[in-house]
Amino acid sequence: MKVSYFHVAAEVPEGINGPNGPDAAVVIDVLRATTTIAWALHNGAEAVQAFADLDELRAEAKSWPDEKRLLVGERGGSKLNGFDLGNSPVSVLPETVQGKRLLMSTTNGTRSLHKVREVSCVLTMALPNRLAVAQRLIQDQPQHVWMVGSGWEGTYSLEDSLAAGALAESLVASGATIANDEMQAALALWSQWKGNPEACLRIASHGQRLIGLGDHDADFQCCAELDKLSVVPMQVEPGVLRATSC
Ligand code: 3SL
Repeated sequence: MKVSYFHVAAEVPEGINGPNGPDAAVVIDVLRATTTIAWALHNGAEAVQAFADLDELRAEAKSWPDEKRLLVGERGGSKLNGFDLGNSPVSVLPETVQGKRLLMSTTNGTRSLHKVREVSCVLTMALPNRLAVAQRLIQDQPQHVWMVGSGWEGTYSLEDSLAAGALAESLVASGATIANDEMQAALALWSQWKGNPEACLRIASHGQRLIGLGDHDADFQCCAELDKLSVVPMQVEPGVLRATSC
């Protein structure tokens, strides 16, 4: 297995389905979309359906009875008007999400998901399910894994690179090789911060943005908690993620 990392969707090379494309894509948005997805599926959501486009989400919402779906999303870190939930992993509690389809749109994370939706195996990963995702990849042995960060509106984010490095560490320990410099740098970042990932999340520019919006202490703790969940969110049809476990 060889592993590459792309900081944001815009850096993902063309030809994702071509001979040089990946066998598996792992989307990462530590603050906070892929952490929220992991917790929502762990807590019993039927599925998370991700939308880059809000009009498409609203159109899909019309085909679901109100009691069977929740609208989840943010722009700029704040909950969208008329939505049931924002994008906080501590809000997707079992009593709220059990059995429901979460129709979700976020500023960056769901765009990265959209970018790789044609890849035959798409997983999402955050720090709480790092080991579970690593174990799934080690078990399935895709030849080339592309990790794709979400960043912020096309720019680099520290926390997604941190998590890419955390996942790479587990894969390299099982024999994977590093395929690009971005992945090498992410590994170095992880070795710098692995003793205190929450501190890294807090100094990151998006961490600072969230702090500026108000008290997000519970989100930071939740997003920084390593290897807590066994859930592996996997795309089962374009844009739709369901829980599988390791
Ligand atoms: O950009 C995203 O997709 C979100 O995760 C951002 S936020 O943490 O909800 O502000």
